[in-house]
Amino acid sequence: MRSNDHVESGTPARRGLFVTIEGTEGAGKSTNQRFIAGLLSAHGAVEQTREPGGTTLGEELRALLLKVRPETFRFSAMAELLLIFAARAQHVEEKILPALEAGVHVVSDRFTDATYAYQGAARGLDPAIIRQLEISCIGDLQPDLTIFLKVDAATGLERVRARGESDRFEQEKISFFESVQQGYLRRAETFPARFLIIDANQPLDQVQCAIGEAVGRALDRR
Ligand code: Z5A
Repeated sequence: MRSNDHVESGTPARRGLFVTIEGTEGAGKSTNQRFIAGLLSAHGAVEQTREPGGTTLGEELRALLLKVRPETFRFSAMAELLLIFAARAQHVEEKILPALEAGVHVVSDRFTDATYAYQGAARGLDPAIIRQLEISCIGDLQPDLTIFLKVDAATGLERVRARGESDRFEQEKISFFESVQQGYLRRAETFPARFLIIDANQPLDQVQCAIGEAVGRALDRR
C-alpha cells in the first residue's frame, strides 16, 4: 500500500499518530508502550506493535533472530540486517500504514532507529547501506515521535536478567550496549524534532511524567 492511499473512499480519516519507543535492554520500552497506548486511547483507537515482529512473518523472523543458539550457527551482520528489514517491510505494508491511514494511532516497541543503533553503531555496518534499505523497504515513513529511554547499560541488563533466560542480543557484552547507546544518541542529534531523550534510570513515575508531556505535545502538533 502506498502512503497516499486511503483505506476507505470519501473523506479520508485523519492520519493516526506514529510513536516509537527505543532504548537498550531493560530501558522500560514494553512497560511504557502500554502507558503510551493508555494515554492515546483517550484520543482514538490504538495499535500496539513491535519490531522485529508485529505480523505473522515478522514474529517468525523475530524468533529466528532472537532465539537461535550460538552453537547452532552465527549470524553474519549483513544476514541479520536483511532479516530485520524483511520483517519491517512486511510490518509497514501489512500493519503500520493501513492503521495510520485509517486514523489509528500506532505505538511500536522499536523501529528503524534501532537498526542504525544495533546493526550500524554496534555491529559496524555502513549507515549508508542501512539508509538504502530503509528507502527501498519503507520509503519516507518516519515516526511523529520517538521516545528514547536512556538507561545505563548495566542497570538495564540487571533489570532484564532478573527475568531469567537471556536472548541472543542480551548475551552481548556491555561494550556492545554502550555502542548501541551512542548510535541512538547520534540519531537523536540528527532528528531533534521527533526525538525525546528521557533518563530511564529515574523511577518509573518520573519517566512517565516526561512521556505524558511529550505525547500531549505530539497530539497538539498533529
Ligand atoms: N533489534 C535489532 O538488533 N535491530 C532492529 O532494528 C530491531 C531490533 C528493531 C528485540 O528485543 C531485539 O532485537 C533487541 C534488539 C534487536 N535486542 N535485545 N535484546 P526487544 O526489544 O524485545 O528486547 P529488549 O530490548 O531486551 O526488551 P525488554 O527486555 O523487554 O526490555 P524493555 O521492554 O525495555 O523493558 P521492560 O520489559 O519494560 O522492563 C524491564 C523491567 O524493568 C521490568 O521488570 C520493569 O518493571 C522494570 N522497569 C521498567 N522501567 C523501570 C524504571 N524506570 N525503574 C525501575 N524499573 C523499571
